[in-house]
Amino acid sequence: MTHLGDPTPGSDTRLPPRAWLRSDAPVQSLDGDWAFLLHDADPGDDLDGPPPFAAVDADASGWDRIPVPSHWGLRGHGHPTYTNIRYPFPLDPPHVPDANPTGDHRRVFEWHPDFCAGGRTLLRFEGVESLATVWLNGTEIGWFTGSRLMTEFDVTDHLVDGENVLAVRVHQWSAASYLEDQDQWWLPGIFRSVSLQGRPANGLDDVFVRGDRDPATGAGTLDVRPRGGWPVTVRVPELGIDETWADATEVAMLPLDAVDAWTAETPRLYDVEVSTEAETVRLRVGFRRIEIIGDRLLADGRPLIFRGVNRHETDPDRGRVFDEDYVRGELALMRRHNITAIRTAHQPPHPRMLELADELGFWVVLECDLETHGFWDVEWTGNPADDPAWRDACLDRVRRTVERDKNHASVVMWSLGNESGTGRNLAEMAGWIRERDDSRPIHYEGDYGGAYTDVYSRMYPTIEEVASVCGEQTMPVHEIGPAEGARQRAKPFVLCEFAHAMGNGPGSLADYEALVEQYPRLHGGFVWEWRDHGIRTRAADGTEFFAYGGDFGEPVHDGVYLMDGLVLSDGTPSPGLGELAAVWAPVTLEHLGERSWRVRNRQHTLGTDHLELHWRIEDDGIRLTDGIVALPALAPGEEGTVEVPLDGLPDAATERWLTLEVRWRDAPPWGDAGHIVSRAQRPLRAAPPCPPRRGRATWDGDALGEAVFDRRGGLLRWRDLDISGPLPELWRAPTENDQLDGQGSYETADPALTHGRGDESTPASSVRWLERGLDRLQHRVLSVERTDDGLVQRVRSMAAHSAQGIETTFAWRLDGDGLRLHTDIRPFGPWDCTWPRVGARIGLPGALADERVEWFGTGPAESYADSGEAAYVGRFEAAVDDLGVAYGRPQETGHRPGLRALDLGPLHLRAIDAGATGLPGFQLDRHTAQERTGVGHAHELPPSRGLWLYLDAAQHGLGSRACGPDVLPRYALWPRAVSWTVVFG
Ligand code: IPT
Repeated sequence: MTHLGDPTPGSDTRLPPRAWLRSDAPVQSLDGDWAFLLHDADPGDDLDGPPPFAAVDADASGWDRIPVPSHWGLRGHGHPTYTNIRYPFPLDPPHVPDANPTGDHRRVFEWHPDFCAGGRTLLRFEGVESLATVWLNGTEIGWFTGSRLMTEFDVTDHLVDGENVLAVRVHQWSAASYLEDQDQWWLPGIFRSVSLQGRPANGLDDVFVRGDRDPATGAGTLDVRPRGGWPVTVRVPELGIDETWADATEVAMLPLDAVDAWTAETPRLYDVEVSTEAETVRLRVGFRRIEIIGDRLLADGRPLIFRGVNRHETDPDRGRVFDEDYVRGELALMRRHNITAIRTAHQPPHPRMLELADELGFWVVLECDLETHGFWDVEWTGNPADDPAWRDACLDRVRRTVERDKNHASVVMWSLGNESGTGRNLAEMAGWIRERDDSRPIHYEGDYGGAYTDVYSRMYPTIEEVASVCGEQTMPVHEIGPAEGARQRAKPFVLCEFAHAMGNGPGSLADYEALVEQYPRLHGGFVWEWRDHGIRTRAADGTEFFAYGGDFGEPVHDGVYLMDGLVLSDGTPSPGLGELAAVWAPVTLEHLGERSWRVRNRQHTLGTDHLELHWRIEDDGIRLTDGIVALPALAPGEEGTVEVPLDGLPDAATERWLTLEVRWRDAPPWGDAGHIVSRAQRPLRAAPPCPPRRGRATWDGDALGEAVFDRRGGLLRWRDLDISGPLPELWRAPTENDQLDGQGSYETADPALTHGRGDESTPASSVRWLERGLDRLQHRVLSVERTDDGLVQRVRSMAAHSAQGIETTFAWRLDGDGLRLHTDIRPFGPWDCTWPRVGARIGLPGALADERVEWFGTGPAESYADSGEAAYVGRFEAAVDDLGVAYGRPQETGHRPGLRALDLGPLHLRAIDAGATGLPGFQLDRHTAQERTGVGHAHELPPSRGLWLYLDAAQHGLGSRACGPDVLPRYALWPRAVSWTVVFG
């Protein structure tokens, strides 16, 4: 019988959920090579009995082979499908279409009764998407759903001595798919391990272990609740515990006089051994108390601030298949970027990931595998989260989540799921958790009124909303009335998602962090999201690229919306991740005057003794002197001062900077010795003025010394370099945040009408920019005047059928330093929108793109008006192609403000800071901003026509509007007059 339209979670033959334990009971892995056959539809639909493939003697010789664990769509069978909110099948719950890819998996294995003599043998599945029916030796064992959850069956009575045939039919779609509408690829298959688990008679079926520590006294308790045989012995050698309980009546809390705390920064774990005569289970237990007091969330007595990311399990080749080295690498990369919290969006991860989180130190919000987001589009009509028909499935999911992962110190909060509206099933899930584990608060963002959750959680609120919730209460609380609003405001406040890291961005990370500093009620949040979900694919010509929605021909998909991570699909950290690391510095430095700096310890647990302060002084980016000074010993929350020696510095005609770096003295478990956690900078001396020096050359035809101009005033050659331009430019290839309109814009907002928020009816910036033709300026040279030692070209640039534009003066002068270009741009006419950028584009020979570029300016990564915390002034070097970031889709990238000097092969450029005019930013790209616009993937860009140097007085900020607020007014680029000066040396 088919279970496809059954909203219940699975057969009664499933065993009660339990923890994923490390036991000495026998285990036999069934991972490996399986026979596999994919059908377009469920072949068992019309059959009453088990389908023929399940029989012992079924002939699987003509089948394909597939590794378990894997997703068949990533193994050459069918393809992945991406949707965000929408269901890729009709909203007809609990039914799914007949065209339902169905994967038959079959494996023959040896088993002998001595595997677990006298005991039982369980068959365990750790993750199968979405519905599996299991036959052993021709007998149906049961069926189950809950893709990212564990399932076990007792198969002892169905095993035979010798060869056994296990058959698993997996359906891509089932009623359960309605509960799994997370923003990720739909990736069916047996994607986590399958095993036989020996259960010795009188063994330990389950253990629930919690370590509590009284933050005031340092005393603790160990709470061990075994299920299974007796007597049970608990041993913790480090704590001198060796306790035996004859039966359940003797089980008691074990008091401890003193125990070290487990926190994300001090992940102290104790080895705990729980055993019966027949089985020993080993756990690593941490002691900490998570509690809510008033509107504060505390861990071990101190405020728990989430500086976290939403993490999906995603790998460009394996999908959601676990790989320990890969995950360890991810977690270490997080720690190296000052990330100490993870929300397991939006499902339980592989259980081993939680062991790594215990060990490396993360505050984890563990989320149940539940999302019914698509019902949002029908006003939540028929939402399973509120329908009694789905009650069992919802409760089953939360039980399996909590039972599997209950023993982890890192798990500090349970989350009921994501974006499932609200309803009675969610409330019941919360009630069940409270009964089972009252040691961790409950989170669910969709409980707007706070009826059944313990913290107030919001996603993508504006700065104004956060400030209002935490302080001045100038705005109504999101979607609820005053009474519920008051209730919510009395709770700790968490941003379960904020700062949508899609493409180039997010902007304003520092502005959110300032709120966390300002309001004790605000307990931080989780950036959306850790990593892009692109799948490694090849184009027809063999070019490798990372696929997103639609690249597999899915008729319904959500395109590039899953390329929204701080880390690119191939694991490259984006500049957004660097920005986050700077904003989340655990120790901050603030200049107080002269040589004196304020140091603040913002950590939860750690002092400052493992850190030291490295300082250096650079002249024009070249190291003059450096040293190390000790940091004051500061407890968490404390601040002190440090003096940096600045004596005996020579006088020099240079720009001089002091750079401070707080570094780990020894290697942390997730990084190298000298790892930098925080940086600060201060100019000690401005660049000396650089007035033009009279040159000697005069015009000779179109040549002025080594410069050649055309009749219209454009530069054709400088020394040996062919050049074209400059051309005024206002366009940048839109980022996703420019292009999408997740929330309102400030561009046209009337603060009085929008409570200081953006205007939600305003189209995305790039829509406004395109309407006004900023991508297609037409230029008209107004005049070209040759002077003795230069020329002045005036250009008017406007788009077709528009009355506004910019007027640019390019003033060239050959002087003793080289060829000086002073650019002056002024807007005219009725401008009513921001500009993406304001600058000029210069064409260079394409061959220069193969050179390395060295520059003195800001770096090392790109930075923008609202994402500039990580950038610092120095001398940097890179390959031209590494200046830009390979975001999921081509877009604006590589802008570096504050250029002082640039060397690229024979090109030597200096920028002059002439007071009010400021320094330009630069960008080098094989493609123009226009060529980058509207292109789906990098390999679809047209052939390069050269190398383009952009010099910009300014660029518009980034914001987070792909799913969140737009660029804040203070980072917006409104039309204004700008100018800058560069010298071609
Ligand atoms: C929010 C989802 O919770 C998350 O899963 C992801 O889809 C994110 O959006 C966008 O990338 S929900 C949105 C309607 C705010």
